[in-house]
Amino acid sequence: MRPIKGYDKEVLHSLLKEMLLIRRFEEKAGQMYGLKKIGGFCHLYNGQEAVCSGVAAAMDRGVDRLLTGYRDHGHAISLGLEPKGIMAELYGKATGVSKGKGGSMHMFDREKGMWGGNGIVGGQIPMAAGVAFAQKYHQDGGATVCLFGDGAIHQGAFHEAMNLAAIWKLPAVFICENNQYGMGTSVGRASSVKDLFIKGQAYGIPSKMVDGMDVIAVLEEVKAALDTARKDFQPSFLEIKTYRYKGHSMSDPAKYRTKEETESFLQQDPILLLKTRMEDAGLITEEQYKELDRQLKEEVMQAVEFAESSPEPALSEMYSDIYA
Ligand SMILES: Cc1ncc(C[n+]2csc(CCOP(=O)(O)OP(=O)(O)O)c2C)c(N)n1
Ligand SMILES: [Mg+2]
Repeated sequence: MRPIKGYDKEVLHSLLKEMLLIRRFEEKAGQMYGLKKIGGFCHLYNGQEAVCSGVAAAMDRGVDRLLTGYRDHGHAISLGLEPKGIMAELYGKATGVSKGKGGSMHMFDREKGMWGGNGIVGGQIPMAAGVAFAQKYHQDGGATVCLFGDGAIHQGAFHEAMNLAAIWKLPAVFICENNQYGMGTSVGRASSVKDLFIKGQAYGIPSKMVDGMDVIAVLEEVKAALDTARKDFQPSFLEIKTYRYKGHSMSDPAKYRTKEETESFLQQDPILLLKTRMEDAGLITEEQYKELDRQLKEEVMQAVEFAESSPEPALSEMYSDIYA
């Protein structure tokens, strides 16, 4: 664990608050899905909160951009999209962040730097290389962060994009959220090598492994990588080790792993790890944490009420904002 000494109390509080908000949001989304209020694909982020929170805290929010896969509710929250708009998107309502047409896998808000979730495994990687290319071409001073799963690293799209990023010196940070599983296949069965970060080294790109349960480690490593990307047009690759508590999607009972395995990761829960370090440093008490939790549960309930009372997209909107 990295020390929290030297960080402002406000920064630590906001990281804790954000991770807890994501956790409560995902729990509620799962519940509402079970009640059939939400349809279609839905992939929850429980357990991985320190990754998107650390990444967003490291970004220069005025200029940097982020692209990710379909497990994207947390990234949207971290970039400051309103839980109300995200929940309404899950409900397919007109007030959703993508006007109810994208659903769970397609959270989007260009102004906030959320350049989208993507349903095609690995599809966002070459797209992010293109976005980073545009940033360099237009000299806008920013960099692009691209997140994808351990399953996506075996796609040709990853290898082609890494090579282009290296030869074109793109201001990009590629991040593999290694949550140990694709849909149901463990990374050990799917990858020829144990450490995925070495795949970045094959393209001459500085690459490392980061502890994804430690939000401070994520923040520091991504910040360093983004600074290098912006300043020297040097792309980098981070393998962030994390774990998803829930099944791959709502239809997955996760029978391919043991209860003991999941429980061992619950001991390293990213939210509890930060909370404990803050308690030890006298920055939060149990009572204050409980009050924060109560407020966040209330905020999530308000998001549900907003989504439920919002209108469906109008039929006249059927063909707007789509390609064909
Ligand atoms: C090109 C493509 N192939 C297959 C799928 C079906 N699929 C959806 S998610 C997934 C597993 C991806 O796992 P990973 O990249 O580790 O992401 P995680 O779900 O763990 O976040 C697969 C195979 C898809 N959506 N796109
Ligand atoms: Mg995975």
